[in-house]
Amino acid sequence: MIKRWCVVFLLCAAYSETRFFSVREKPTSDSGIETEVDNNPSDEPSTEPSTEPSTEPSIEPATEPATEPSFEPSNEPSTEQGIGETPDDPMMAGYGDVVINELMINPTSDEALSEWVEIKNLTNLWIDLRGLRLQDNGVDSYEVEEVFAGSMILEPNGYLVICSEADFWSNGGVDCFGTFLYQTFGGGFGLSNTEDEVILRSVDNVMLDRFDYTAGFAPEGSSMGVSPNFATPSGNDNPNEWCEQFGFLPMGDNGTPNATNSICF
Ligand SMILES: [Ca+2]
Ligand SMILES: [Ca+2]
Ligand SMILES: [Ca+2]
Ligand SMILES: [Ca+2]
Repeated sequence: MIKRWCVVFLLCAAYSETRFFSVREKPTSDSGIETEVDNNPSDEPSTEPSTEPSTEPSIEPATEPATEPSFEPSNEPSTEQGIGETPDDPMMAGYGDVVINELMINPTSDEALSEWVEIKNLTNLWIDLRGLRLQDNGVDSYEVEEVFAGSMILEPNGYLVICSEADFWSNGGVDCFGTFLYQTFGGGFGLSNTEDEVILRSVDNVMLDRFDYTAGFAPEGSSMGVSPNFATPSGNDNPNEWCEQFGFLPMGDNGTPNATNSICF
């Protein structure tokens, strides 16, 4: 009976010993592993990917394509201009663009030196009057000559004075931008002191203006000009809208060459 108790006791003691150890070991080993694993993986993956890829791709494409295409097309179309807006690209004259504005018919000095015709540009554009012809209803016909290259390209609203003699000191003190050959028997042009016609014809043979006058129209020593409010190709047809022009020329005659006409009352 005692032997049996001893065997049971030993078995029980052995069982309880193994069970005690297995229960004690588990919590110590678990807590040691858990702290080590928790710290390490949380540091490494959170820092690395957040810095590197966010900076690189955002800089390059934003700067380059925005500047290049805006320069070229904005400059070129603004410099383009229409015909007649610059002296380099003047328009050809048509009816209504210019007017016979003032005539020195009967100068004090020699006719061959001191006759002149003033033409006015009625437009806001540059007009090319090269090849212009002065005529009358009889024998006169002459293609006006430039005084210098481009002198017959007429500025907007400007004047073109065409003289029998270009020299300022010989012609009574007039600045001239075109000349004609004074001649009364053909091959030239001249303004009769009694009655005559003045016809302007373009290089394309278009009649730009005509003015006729009769005896008594032109006093000696003074030019005749159309009143500014009648300065159109049809408005200047009536000689009553013309009058003597009061402006002192250096050699003593009167006129307003290259300037606005006096108003006729
Ligand atoms: Ca004539
Ligand atoms: Ca004359
Ligand atoms: Ca006319
Ligand atoms: Ca004038």
